Amino acid sequence: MEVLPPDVSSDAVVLDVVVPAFNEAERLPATLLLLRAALANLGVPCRVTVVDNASTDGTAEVVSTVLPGTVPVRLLWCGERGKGFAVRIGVLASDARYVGFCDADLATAPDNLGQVLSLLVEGADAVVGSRAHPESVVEERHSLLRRWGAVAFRSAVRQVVRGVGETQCGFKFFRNDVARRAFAPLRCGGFAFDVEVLGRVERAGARLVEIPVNWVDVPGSRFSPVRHGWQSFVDVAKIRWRLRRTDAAILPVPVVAIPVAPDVTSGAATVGLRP
Ligand SMILES: Nc1nc2c(ncn2[C@@H]2O[C@H](COP(=O)(O)OP(=O)(O)O)[C@@H](O)[C@H]2O)c(=O)[nH]1
Ligand SMILES: [Mg+2]
Repeated sequence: MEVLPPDVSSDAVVLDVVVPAFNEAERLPATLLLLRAALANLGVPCRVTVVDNASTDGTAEVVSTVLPGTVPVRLLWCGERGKGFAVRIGVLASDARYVGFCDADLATAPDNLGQVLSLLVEGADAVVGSRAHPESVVEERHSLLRRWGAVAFRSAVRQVVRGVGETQCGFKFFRNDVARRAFAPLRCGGFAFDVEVLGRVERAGARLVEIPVNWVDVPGSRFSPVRHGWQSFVDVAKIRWRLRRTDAAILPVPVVAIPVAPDVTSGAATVGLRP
């Protein structure tokens, strides 16, 4: 599939960060504060899009009472439960040049958003945060069961996604058209949705860059190794089956991108956005 360059004619927002939220009223205020501060530092127009996934704890009220600021926050609604479906709603509703997502607990520190933006501006089609990157700093407190499960899961995923060492870190960013093509046909709404998205991105021949992350295991995870673990394996098998016809089209293109430090003082034009 041909991947087109971005349409820059109506670029109001450069980077849109989607935050899927299922009952996140408690964690969201601190997250929005940190995320907006990190985005404001980039010096280009950014936005946070929270997608409330049928929460019952006042998540929507928390979001609608945030104060106006340099980085606007918008609220969308997703009635169908599942992180993948919520992220899909946010991505498909985005008019930003680049769009991605992070978790409401900000387990991945937003301090490398500058690197993300630089890589996208330099021509990467997708930038994927990965705990498997040798330079990642990972503070893990997961149970032994979940860690073993993660090892088995990664080996199952290798049948579908070959270009990155880890698919499950909630920190991924794309050029808008690349994201749109991967998310529009998304069928998996559960925790394995990243596998389907990256599988589609790879099969489109997109340039994918894996970056290191600072990742902390924040307590309060909704992922249950017993309840969601087996379901994730089933989902990967289904994704593999779904994408089988496009397997021959996998074209992982290694990218050597030189990060450019965005000039935070002088706005969008100075980061060298591609015309
Ligand atoms: N939309 C949606 N988001 C969810 C659901 N479960 C978890 N999330 C979101 O997915 C993100 C990661 O969830 P978390 O519980 O931290 O899982 P972890 O990856 O195991 O740490 C958070 O932003 C959650 O609000 C769900 O059923 N629907
Ligand atoms: Mg978490």
